[in-house]
This record gives sequence, structure tokens and C-alpha cells, in this order.
Amino acid sequence: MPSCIEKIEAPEIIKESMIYSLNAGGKRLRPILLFATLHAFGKDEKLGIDVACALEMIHTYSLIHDDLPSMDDDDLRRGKPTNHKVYGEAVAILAGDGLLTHSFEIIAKSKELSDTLKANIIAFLAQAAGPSGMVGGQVADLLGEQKDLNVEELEYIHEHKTGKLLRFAVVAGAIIAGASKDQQECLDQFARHLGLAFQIKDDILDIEGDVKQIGKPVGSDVGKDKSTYPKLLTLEGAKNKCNDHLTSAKEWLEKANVESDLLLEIADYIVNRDH
Ligand code: GRG
Repeated sequence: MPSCIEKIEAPEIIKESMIYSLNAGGKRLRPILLFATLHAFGKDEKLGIDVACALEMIHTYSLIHDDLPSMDDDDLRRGKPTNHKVYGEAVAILAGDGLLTHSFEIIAKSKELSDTLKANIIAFLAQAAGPSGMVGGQVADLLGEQKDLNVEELEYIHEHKTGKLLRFAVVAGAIIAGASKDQQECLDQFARHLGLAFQIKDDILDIEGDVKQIGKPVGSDVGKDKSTYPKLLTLEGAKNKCNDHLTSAKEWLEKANVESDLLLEIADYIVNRDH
């Protein structure tokens, strides 16, 4: 993927900054989900390569902007200095902007997809990433920092901030594969539950990671800082909810009637991962 960035006619510094974050060690979960969905329909993964790259670029832009001083103000991401710590705030903002806009160019120029499919996927991705999707979730998250949230409000944030792109990954794979409307709906529900399980697991890992790294007793963070599932439900309650979403995800996957081996493996990985 970064080789396609190198070819862009642009000042070296912006390309370097974009490639820095793209290569900073992300799990590539969204592209993997898209490829696994194509696999579930017996389709060549190559069909989804441009959309998968575009999706990872949008995810990467969101993390660069999320880390900025005006947002979460983080110094480290994936154990490495955040983009703005290396390149400065202005270049980091522009690297995010560059990744976002370039992602749509990649899909528009894809040689793998028909024009109709490209137009549909671009509209779907813009919706998933934009104000009714990830951007809206991020805004709700910022507003929610000023108050105690209930589970419904927390769910709204996560369904939008992280859920919409995860759902896009699976449903875009299904659309490219030529899935029926019914299969698309089942896989969308699969991804919705998987996204919630992913987020709850993330909250659980935040607590258990602290225990491993600095020896805080389990549960000592529950109740501090911003609203999380363990804070609202207890650590045990959050683990149960995570498993419930995994079970629901698997039920919807079964209903989709596809070759589900890889998608099942990913679902189990999401809930059992340790980082
Ligand atoms: C700035 C518009 C805008 C949106 C930011 C996704 C997001 C929205 C913020 C991320 C905040 C965060 C750390 C949420 C926790 C769960 C999560 C989405 C983690 C990052 O996704 P992974 O684990 O990341 O797939 P990697 O590093 O593997 O690519």
C-alpha cells in the first residue's frame, strides 16, 4: 500500500508522514475482515484490494486526528510516537486529510470494480466515515466526556466511532462478492455485534493491560475517567456482554449461509486477543 503513496505527486514530507502512520504496526483488522468476507463467498480477494487499502487509510487518518492535542492529545500510538509528535501538528492534520481524500481516489480509479459498484461503495464509505458515522461518533464521544454516560449512550458512540467502519468492511466485501440483500443484512448484523464485542474487549484490555504493566489490582480503574463498559457494568459484566455479542455475531453469521471459517476465526480472535 505505501508504494501507491510514494507515487503521488506531492511534497515528500506529507507522503513520509502518511506512510509513517500506515506502517506503524496496525492490526489491519478492517482489510482482513473485507478479504475474509470475499473468501466467504469464494471470491478472489484481489477484487477488494483497492477498497481494503482505502479503508485502512481512512482508519489511519482517524487515529492520527484522534491523537492530536485538540482531541486525545496522545504521545504514543501502537508503542511509537504519534504522527504529530514526529511531524508536527500541521503536517499531521494534513496527513490525515491526505489519507482521507486519497482513499476515495483509489476506489474511483480501481480497475477491479465496475463504475456502478465504485459509485455505490464510495457513497457507502463516505457515509460510514462521515458525520452520520465515525465522525458523528467522535463528536458524541467528545460531548460525552463532560458527563456520565449510560450504556445506550456509550453504545451509540461505539456503534458510530468504531462500529460503522467495521460494518463497512464486511458489507462492502459482501457487496463486491455479489451477495443477496438478505445475506448483506445478516452480515451487517454479524459485524455490528462483532464491533461491539471489539470495543468492549478494548475497554477490558485497558484495565487488564494496566494490571500487567504497572501491577494495579484488577478493577482498581473501574469507576475512574471516562465512561467505559467495565465502569458501567463491572469488569465481570463487561466480559459477559462481550461474550453475548460474540454469540449473537456467530448466530447472524450462520444465518448468512456462507463459508464462515475465516470470519469465525476473526470473531474469536477479537474476543480472545491480548492486545
Ligand atoms: C478523529 C474523525 C476521528 C475519528 C476517530 C476510531 C476513532 C475515531 C478513534 C480511535 C479511538 C480508540 C483508540 C478507540 C478504541 C478502539 C479502537 C478503534 C482502536 C483502534 O482500532 P484498531 O485496534 O487499531 O483496529 P490498529 O492500531 O490495530 O490499526
